[in-house]
Amino acid sequence: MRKLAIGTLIGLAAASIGAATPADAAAQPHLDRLVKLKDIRRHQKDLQTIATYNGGTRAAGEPGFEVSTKYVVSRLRKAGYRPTVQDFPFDYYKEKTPSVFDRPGGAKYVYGTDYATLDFSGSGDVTATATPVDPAGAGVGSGCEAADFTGFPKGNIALVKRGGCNFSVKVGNAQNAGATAIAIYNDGASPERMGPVQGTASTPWQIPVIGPTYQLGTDLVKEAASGTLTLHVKTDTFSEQRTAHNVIAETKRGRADNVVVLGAHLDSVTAGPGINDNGSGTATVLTIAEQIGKLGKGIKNKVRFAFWGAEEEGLLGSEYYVAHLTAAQKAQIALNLNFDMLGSPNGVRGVYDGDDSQGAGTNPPAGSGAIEKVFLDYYGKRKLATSPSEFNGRSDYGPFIENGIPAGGLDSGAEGLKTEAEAKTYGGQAGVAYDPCYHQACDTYDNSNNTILDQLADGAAHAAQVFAGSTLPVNGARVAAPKTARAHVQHAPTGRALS
Ligand code: DTR
Ligand code: ZN
Ligand code: ZN
Repeated sequence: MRKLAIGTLIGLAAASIGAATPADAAAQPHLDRLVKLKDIRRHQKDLQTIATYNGGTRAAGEPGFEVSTKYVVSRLRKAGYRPTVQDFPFDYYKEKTPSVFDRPGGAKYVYGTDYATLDFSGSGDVTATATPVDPAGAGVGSGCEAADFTGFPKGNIALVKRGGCNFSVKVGNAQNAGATAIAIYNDGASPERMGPVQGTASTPWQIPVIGPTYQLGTDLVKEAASGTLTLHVKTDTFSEQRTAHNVIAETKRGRADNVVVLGAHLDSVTAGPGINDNGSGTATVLTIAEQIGKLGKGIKNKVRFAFWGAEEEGLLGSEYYVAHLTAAQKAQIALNLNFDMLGSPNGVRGVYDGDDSQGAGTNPPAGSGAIEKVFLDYYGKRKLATSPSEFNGRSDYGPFIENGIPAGGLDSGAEGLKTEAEAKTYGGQAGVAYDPCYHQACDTYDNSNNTILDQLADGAAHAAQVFAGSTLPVNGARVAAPKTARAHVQHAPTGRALS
C-alpha cells in the first residue's frame, strides 16, 4: 500500500514540477494524450480549404489571412474563450509579374534560377550601364557605406555584393547615389549563399532591386570591370500599408501574474497556403487551447494562446505585441513557447537550444535552458531522439528573448538540408531540405510528416501542462503559497526591491 503511494508520487513528478499534492495527481489527465493528431489535421485541412478558395495563400494582407483570423477566433469562441484581435499596420508588398533581367540583344537570365526579385523592390524598366560598387568590399561590405558610391555615375545600374549590412542599407545608398536599379548578387560565403538572393529590402523603394546568383554576379562584375556592360532590368511590384492581426486568448484559470504564452504564427508566405509553415503550429496550439480546460485545477498559471500575424514579413505581429506591453504586463509573462513548422516531411525533432549547449553564442535569457530540459526529459522518457535547434530568434520567440523573457519551442526544420547523421536517426533523405516545399505553393495539406507532427504536438502539449502547473525552474515563481505565508510576505520587505 505504502509502496503504491510512492509510485504514484514518482509518476506525478514526471508530469509536474513541485508543489502538487497527491490529490491533484489523481485528477490529472495527460494533455499530450488529449491533443490528438486527428484534431490537428482537421484544423490544417480547414486552413487548406481557406487558402484554396482565397487565391492559394494565407499571407498577411490577403483575404486568406483575414479568413484564417476569423477561423481561429471562431474556434476559440467555440472552445469557451473570449479571444481578442490585435490589429497592427504593416507594409504589404507583392510582385505583380515576375521581373525580367537580360542583356539587350544577348543573354536572358532565368527568374528564380539566375536571379530573384527582392521584396520591396520598386517598379521600373531600366536599360543602363552596370557599375560594380566596391566589389572587394573594402570597409564594411560592398555598398554598405555611402562612400562606396563616391563617383558612381548617376543613372547606372549598381552591381553590389551581398554581405556586411542589411539589403536596405545597400539599396538606400544606391538610390541616394542616383542608381536606376541595383543588383545585389550572392557572396558564395556558404553553400546556402550561392543561388539567387531571396531576401527583403525591408521597406518600399523606388528603384528595382534584384538578386543574381554568386556565379552570375561575379561574371557580370568581371565583364563590367573590363569594358562596358549594358543590362536591362524590369520589375512590376506593388506596395501599400495594410493591417494584419494577432489573435490572443487565455484561460480563465491560473495566476494572472505568471502567464505562460503559447504562440504560433498564423500567416503563410504569398507563394503558398503554408500548411506546414505554419498551419502545423497553428493547429497544434489551437488543439491545445481546445483541450487544456480538461486539466481543471491543474492550471495554476494562466495560459495565453497567441496566433501571430505577419511573421513572414519579419516577426511583425509578435514584435508589435511585445512592444505594446506595459512594463507590468511584460513582467507578468513567465515564458514563451513557440511552435513553427512541426511537420516537415523530411524533418527532425528539433528542440530550441535554450542553454546554448551548442555554443552558437545566442546568449539566451536565464530559464530558457530549463524549458529545453522539459522537452528533452519528455522525449528522453519516450526514447525519442531530438536535435538542438539554434536559438537564433528566427521565429516569434525572438521579441520575447530580446526582452529578457525565457523561451523555448520545437521545430522540424525549414530550408536547411538533412545531414547523413540525421537521416540515420530519423530516416528520410540526407542532402534534401527538411521541408522541400518550404515557402512554396506545394506547402499543402499533403506536405506533412504526420509521425513527427504527432510527436512534436505531444511535446508541446506536455510542456504546456507542465508550465501551467509550475514555472518554478524557469522564473522562480512558486504556485499558491499558503495563505499565512503570503500575508507575511506582504509587510516589512527587507533589502533591495525585486520589482
Ligand atoms: N521562421 C520560419 C522558419 C525557420 C527557420 N529556422 C527556424 C527555426 C525554428 C523555427 C522556425 C524556423 C518561417 O516561418 O519561415
Ligand atoms: Zn516561413
Ligand atoms: Zn514559420
